[in-house]
Amino acid sequence: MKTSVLDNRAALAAAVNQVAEVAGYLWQKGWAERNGGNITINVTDLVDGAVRALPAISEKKAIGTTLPHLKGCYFYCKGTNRRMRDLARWPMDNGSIIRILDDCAHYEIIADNPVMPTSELPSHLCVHNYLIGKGSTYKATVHTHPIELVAMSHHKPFLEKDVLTNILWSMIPETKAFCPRGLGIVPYMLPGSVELAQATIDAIDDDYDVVMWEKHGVFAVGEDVMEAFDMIDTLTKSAIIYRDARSMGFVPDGMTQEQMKELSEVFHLPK
Ligand code: 2HA
Ligand code: ZN
Repeated sequence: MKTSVLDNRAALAAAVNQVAEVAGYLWQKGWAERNGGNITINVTDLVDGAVRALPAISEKKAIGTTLPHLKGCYFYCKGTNRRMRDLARWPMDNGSIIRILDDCAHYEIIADNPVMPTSELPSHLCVHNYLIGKGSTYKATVHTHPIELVAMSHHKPFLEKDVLTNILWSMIPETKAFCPRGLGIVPYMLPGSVELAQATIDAIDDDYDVVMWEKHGVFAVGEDVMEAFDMIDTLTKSAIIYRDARSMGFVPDGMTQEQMKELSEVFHLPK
């Protein structure tokens, strides 16, 4: 049987298997049509000396920008054009582990196969660079296309700052408790563009862990890929409750501002 860099490396294998588990959820939820969505995780703390010593199995590739905080970092990245539903079963055939080179402007693939990383790699790496730069312990970035949240982003009034956050928080207490920074909004921009990457970083810097890309999808950051997924899932649950209330013919009351304030105080939430 073919060996994998994950063999005998429990922590690294667990992190990559968690990506595979989440990729399966994204597909099952209908958020990952064809090759939709991307996941990258910073595995630098999980690679041992033997992995660090692995030779490159690809050419040096340009990131397209210089990211000084990523020097010597390692990432597992979904492959470009690869499907989440395939990654769920075969993560090392539909993604790869890359090493950032000392110039902070190039990377090379080191395992298991020369699967080219996602077309959104520069934007994901820019976000990781930003996170490390501010001392964050977050290791995961997830981009996906949750149906109900994307639908809500087609309505201009919802895109004013924190309008959607407040509607979603007010649908069920869990949403504020488990997505306590709310949902940042980034206006429509070309997928994969530097502008979209920068606007995403600005929204994360504005203290959001989950950001809506208008008429496209969401981008979430978290300690690990499961945490990032759970926040998107929780927000989507609220969006479905809102939609279901509307489709039953009424506008849902939502919890009151006082009730949400009480929740923040009791659970020591940041907002
Ligand atoms: O890579 O979802 O936005 C697939 C995407 C890009
Ligand atoms: Zn997308």
